[in-house]
Amino acid sequence: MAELKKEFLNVYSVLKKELLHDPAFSLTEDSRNWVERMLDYNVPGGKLNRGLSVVDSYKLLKELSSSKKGAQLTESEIFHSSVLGWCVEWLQACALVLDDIMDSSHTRRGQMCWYKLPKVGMIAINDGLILRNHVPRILKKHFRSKPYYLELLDLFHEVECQTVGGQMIDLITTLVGEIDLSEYSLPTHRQITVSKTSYYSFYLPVACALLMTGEKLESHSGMKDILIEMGSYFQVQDDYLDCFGDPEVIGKIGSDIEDFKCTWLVVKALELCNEEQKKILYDNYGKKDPESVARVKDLYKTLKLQDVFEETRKRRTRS
Ligand code: GPP
Ligand code: MG
Ligand code: MG
Ligand code: MG
Repeated sequence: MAELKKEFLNVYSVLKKELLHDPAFSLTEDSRNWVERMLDYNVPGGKLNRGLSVVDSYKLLKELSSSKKGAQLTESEIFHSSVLGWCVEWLQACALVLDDIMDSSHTRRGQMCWYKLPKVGMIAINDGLILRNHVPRILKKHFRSKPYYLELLDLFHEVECQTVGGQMIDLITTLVGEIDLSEYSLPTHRQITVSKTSYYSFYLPVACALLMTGEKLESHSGMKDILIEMGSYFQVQDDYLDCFGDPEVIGKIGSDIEDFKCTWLVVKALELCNEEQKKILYDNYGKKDPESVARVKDLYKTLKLQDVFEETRKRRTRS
């Protein structure tokens, strides 16, 4: 996989160069420099799990169909699966640039959020749109002649619809929480996490690999169910780390308590708390001041949510 990762990273430079000279954007020298800096800042700096999982899944599917372990990918297969992997990473970069504005976040991937940089600010909204528009340009350049091109376009579009739909519920549910926090429940949490995270983070990479093998996505609904489940658990972890993770390790400072988010932690806290503890939650959840945030975190600790998470982790990773 180390070799595949090296090749994967090379493909980023190829795609960046193509996009910087794509006439569709009519870039000037200044705007070309801006886009290059914006791409380097926001696209390649993550764990690359989603992107690499396209290459990895394609390799596994090829092994499965030829019943040969360790099947070698051709140069073209490595290149094309990497390009699709980068399309997922581009979409992720778009989502993160915009999500950080919406969540008033401070840091991401161990650096200041893009919109927080001096001279960037709300230009980041247009940068998010640029990132989003890069994806169909990449697909057109490299997949236009493939028999599955239309299905690929449709897949990216459908996944994006799910993601923005989920993001919307994530955002407007906070208004419901302000009126009545006890409206937050596991089914609502699941609806948010499946739509905003599972589709683009887990289903999309494997679906891309499947299309490359010539498969039809409709024939693999069982696979979709499993990936959606994995994505939902991934978001439970993300919620947990927002509160209990070390910012040095996770690369971001959490803001879910301040933002009144319907997280796994607050849903569990509401399930487990007594009347007195419920009042602490109602009085402090969604407040920006550090004392209120600390009171909510203390309550989470009193309710032993770290242990509850550990039990959930064991159960979900076993099944
Ligand atoms: C994760 O939510 C979900 C996304 C990043 C999708 C955003 C989608 C958009 C269309 C903008 P999160 O806010 O919990 O993520 P993080 O903790 O990484 O900020
Ligand atoms: Mg968010
Ligand atoms: Mg966020
Ligand atoms: Mg989060």
